[in-house]
Amino acid sequence: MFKINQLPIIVVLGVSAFAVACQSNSAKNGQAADSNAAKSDTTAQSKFISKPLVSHIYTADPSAHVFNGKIYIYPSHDIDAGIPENDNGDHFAMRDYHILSMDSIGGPVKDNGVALDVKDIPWAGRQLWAPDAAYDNGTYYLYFPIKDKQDVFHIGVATSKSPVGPFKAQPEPMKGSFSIDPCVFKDTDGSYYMYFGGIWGGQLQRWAKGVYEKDGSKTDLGKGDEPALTAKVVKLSKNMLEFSEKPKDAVIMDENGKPMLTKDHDRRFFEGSWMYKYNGKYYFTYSTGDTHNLCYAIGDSPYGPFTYKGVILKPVQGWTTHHSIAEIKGKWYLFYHDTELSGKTWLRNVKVTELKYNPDGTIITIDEFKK
Ligand code: FUB
Repeated sequence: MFKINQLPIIVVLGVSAFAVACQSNSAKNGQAADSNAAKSDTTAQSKFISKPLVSHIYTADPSAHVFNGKIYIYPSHDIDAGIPENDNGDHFAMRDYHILSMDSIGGPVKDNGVALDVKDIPWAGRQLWAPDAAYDNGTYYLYFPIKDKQDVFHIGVATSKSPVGPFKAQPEPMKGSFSIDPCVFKDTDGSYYMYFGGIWGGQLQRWAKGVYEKDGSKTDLGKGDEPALTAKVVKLSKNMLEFSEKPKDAVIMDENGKPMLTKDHDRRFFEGSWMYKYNGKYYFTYSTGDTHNLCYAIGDSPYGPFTYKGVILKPVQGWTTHHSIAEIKGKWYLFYHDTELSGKTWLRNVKVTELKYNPDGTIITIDEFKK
């Protein structure tokens, strides 16, 4: 996992030095900071369709929400922990979250400081990966994956009265949770669902038999002609802190109505689930990991099945690709990340670009290198 593709350009390395220097000042001290878009040179600006939203810290996996008319982005906070790259993703050794906020797309972006630190999560081991957030009945909920002290990923939840924290973590992981990349979706009837899971370093394959198998398959399961592993979907309990049922498979079907196969690496689910509704349909969106696509599939129920429709975002610079989609003031936006600032797979930066639909509801594919 996490081999480097499409890397780096000399310009990017220069900007990286700038970013690392700034990180050691404001971010490591946990200070809040206002930040404008990255200062990249003209070569880089012409290569990418969007600029990093902040450049004083590294950020990834942006989950965007509008709360009370303001835009909040819940990203991972990438750091250089000095851990060599491996297939397990050990080099993604993040230790806290900073929440970004902005009044409008294109406006100033504020870093609201440390919202949750690994040292304040009682059950935590290491690797604070891609989070998401939700609001219900006066409380904000931050959902996060982290390995426990036995090195097994679970999903935790923390609460705050403010969308930017600080958040207080529950003493235990969510019961029955496993793997990574929680996404919480509020349906139009007020019910909340969580989508989660990620293969390879995200450990989803180790749960294929319903219990954790430490020596379970390291990558995909099966011989390739079998149905691919799927993301999981589960309805949340009324208190937003627990699963109300056993997680189900969020199955992606191909054009013939058959479940996507393991060997279909260009289209099968890998990690990075997102869910939203558009024109009454449920759009399940996700990353294909080792083939670096962001794809989407459409269904008639939050549980699926979802029929594969195409690519939202072609491979970006970097190994991982992760996103969220939000409607803001009547326009739709894709929040995503690449490695423009650093040229390193584990030091990413979040971006945003407009997302457009065809009249039939299909999404117009975005290429981050072409306007
Ligand atoms: O940021 C760590 C992991 O990389 C995320 O959980 C995955 O989705 C990938 O972006």
